[in-house]
Amino acid sequence: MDIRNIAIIAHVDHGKTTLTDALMRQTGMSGAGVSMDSNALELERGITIYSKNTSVYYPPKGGEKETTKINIVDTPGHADFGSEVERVLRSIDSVLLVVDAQEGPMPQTKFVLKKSLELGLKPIVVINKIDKPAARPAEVEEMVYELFLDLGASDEQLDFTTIYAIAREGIAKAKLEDDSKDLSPLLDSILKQVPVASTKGAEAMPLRMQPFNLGYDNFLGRLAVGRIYEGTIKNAQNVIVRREGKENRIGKIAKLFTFEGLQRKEVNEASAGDIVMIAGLPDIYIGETICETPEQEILPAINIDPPTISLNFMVNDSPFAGKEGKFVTNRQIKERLEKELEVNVGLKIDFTRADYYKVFGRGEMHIAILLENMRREGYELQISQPHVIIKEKDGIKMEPFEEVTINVPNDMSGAIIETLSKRRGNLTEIKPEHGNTRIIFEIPTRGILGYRNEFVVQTRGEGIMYTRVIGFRPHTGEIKKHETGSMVSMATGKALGFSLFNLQERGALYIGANTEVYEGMVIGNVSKGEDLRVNPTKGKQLTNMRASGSDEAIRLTTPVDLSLERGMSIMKDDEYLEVTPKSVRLRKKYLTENEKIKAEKEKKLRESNKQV
Ligand SMILES: Nc1nc2c(ncn2[C@@H]2O[C@H](COP(=O)(O)OP(=O)(O)OP(=O)(O)O)[C@@H](O)[C@H]2O)c(=O)[nH]1
Ligand SMILES: [Mg+2]
Repeated sequence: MDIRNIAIIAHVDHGKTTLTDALMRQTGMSGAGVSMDSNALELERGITIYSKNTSVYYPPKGGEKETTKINIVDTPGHADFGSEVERVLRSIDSVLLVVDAQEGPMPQTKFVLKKSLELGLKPIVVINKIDKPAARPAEVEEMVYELFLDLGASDEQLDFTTIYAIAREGIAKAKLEDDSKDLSPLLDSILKQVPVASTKGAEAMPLRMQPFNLGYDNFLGRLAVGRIYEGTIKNAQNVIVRREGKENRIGKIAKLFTFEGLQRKEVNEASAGDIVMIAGLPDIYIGETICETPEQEILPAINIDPPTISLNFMVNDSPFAGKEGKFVTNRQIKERLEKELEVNVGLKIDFTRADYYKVFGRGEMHIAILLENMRREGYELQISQPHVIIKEKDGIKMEPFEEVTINVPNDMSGAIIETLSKRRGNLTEIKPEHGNTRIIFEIPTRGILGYRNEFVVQTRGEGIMYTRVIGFRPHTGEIKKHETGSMVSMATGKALGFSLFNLQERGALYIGANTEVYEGMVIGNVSKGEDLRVNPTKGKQLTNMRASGSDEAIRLTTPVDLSLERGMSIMKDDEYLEVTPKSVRLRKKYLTENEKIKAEKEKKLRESNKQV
């Protein structure tokens, strides 16, 4: 049977998953209401986090015409998961580049298209959401063409096919004015445009396969998803795993699956061109070559982007520790993190310290997803402030940089440019865009860590901001940020509305009335820089304010919701974020002034001892 391998790529929210779901439905691979976004967090956030495989048959199996199997990889559009897309692109033969007919090409469109063109792929462009009232498909098509040109597309790549779609209704058209009721115009062009995945020659050769994704199963252990380039892989087959600069390893395939809709189907063998999932190789890794004989050439490695930020995970030792979590010990946290390493390719963890584990990731979102998954499973822990990773190359200090693309109402652009310039950003582009201003900066990750919240406030929620890591560059020196101070509780007990009413004038609160607090817990910020110790449990009778008739009418501003991501971005170096299944709390590392003074003394003592 003919096989075609494609990935669906786009900027976040342009409709990749909706399109994949519709393709599965229309080819009879899944029922109504079934989605590739199946993970709980994906459903909740409405975004794709993990790239996933499926396959459909077209024309349907058992019909008059011979069927073709189309392996499809649905990829995430969020930039923090961009390296996931890159790995996938190495293993497929063409992409559907989905572009929103109103928004047009966006930063991640550019990134994924650039990677695809560099790999020599010839994309099929899908202009999606043409049903939107403000859709402008012809204009967007022109913009996509310009983007191809800018990115140095070859003549062949420039000659791309465009399909117009309403993925949500499962409709695709070859021409805008066509009448269409389904996705067959898209499926037809996939068969026509995407190269056949294999040849008779390749099928006759000895096995060579390369994993581009990892998975984990409680019974089968580590799983690897990969493409078979040559030969046939069989269940129970002995294989050799090869990797540049490493000794060959031997292993045995314990189970073999192909993808069918959302299911995996156990098979006894699969041949060149197909994408399969294998079990039985507990230490298999992305990019390794699985082959039959020790002499076979190693396939070109698959690059995995290095982490850019790090933070410490540790046992929660706050006064409220252990009240809400099921798994709270050092050992339980360690085991969970070890399990995560099985599948989370961008993640690295240093387990050498006894009192904390240092976790390295690709961005705040990457880490937040891990933490969110852990708390849902019942874990409780504490984390330190995320820091960017500083490296040394040829004696030069290097730090990660990001490209920040911002779209704001025109009158706000001045303030944004000023803020980002102060944070050592370099303005690379500024131009009008649908009545707004589009600004592109290259800036050290350090400069925008935690900036997202400020941006929302600064633009009154009207701005859009995308960031993407662009690599390590020489360190730019100190960055001064205007920071608020923390409002810290000096008492343990129940926060009272009356005190909070008075405190809310000093800054934004993170808690509402009747929240249990402890000494050292951060309950809000203070607009004037310095930290402030306050007593939120103080009742009315303890103040020297006179009771008045208006007391019942105390109005509290809605507190700032301390989500995981917000907590991570506003926390300070001398604070920890407590993460439990029920709460996210911010606290000082040293809960009382005394503890802090003691710790500072001890530190000085240690340092002077060292000098002696
Ligand atoms: N109007 C309209 N909305 C659509 C269409 N296709 C998808 N959407 C909506 O766009 C939103 C995002 O769709 P998804 O399919 O999740 O987008 P995605 O590209 O997979 O997003 P990520 O995986 O998070 O990058 C959803 O609310 C869809 O219902 C369409 O053709 N027309
Ligand atoms: Mg998606």
